[in-house]
Amino acid sequence: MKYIIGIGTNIGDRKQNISEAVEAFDLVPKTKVLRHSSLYETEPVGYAAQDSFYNACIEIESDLAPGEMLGVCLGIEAGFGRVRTIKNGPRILDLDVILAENETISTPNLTVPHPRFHERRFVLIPLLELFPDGTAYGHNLSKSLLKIKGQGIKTVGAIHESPAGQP
Ligand code: PH2
Ligand code: MG
Ligand code: MG
Repeated sequence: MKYIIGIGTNIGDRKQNISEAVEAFDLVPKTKVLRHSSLYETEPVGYAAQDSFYNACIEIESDLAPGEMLGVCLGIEAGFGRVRTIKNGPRILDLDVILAENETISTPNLTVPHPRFHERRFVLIPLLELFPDGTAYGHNLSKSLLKIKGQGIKTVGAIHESPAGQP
């Protein structure tokens, strides 16, 4: 099954956190990263008194079930030493299951599609890069984007820089 995972960080070396998180998904059994967006620097949403975030989205192919994929996300976050404090507050790494192709999930621990993804420019803009026709697994991204006010976002380059001299 294909999944969209949203990645966010606003503590430490934000670019390195995202690049290492993407590499971590490639090491998960029965799972591979198909595509990733660029990196975006984004204004904090929901709790303003914190540093700006770096955000990105990836599309992965995996034989794991959604509940298992949530476990993978929490495990990778824990590996980065994430400690949960304030809701929507600063975090070294946040990995959210945003969409699962042809699936909706509603359990106490996991809701997919992510219940707030359509209100967040930091998810929709990277997603639009992966789905330039404006539709991700049947979800209309452009329509949601038009309703959002504020939430500054700018591109800050690619997730993985090619070493000098290599393509
Ligand atoms: N994540 C949140 C709350 N607010 N704001 C930005 N810009 N980026 C995030 O990843 C983010 C947020 C909760 O997970
Ligand atoms: Mg989140
Ligand atoms: Mg999360």
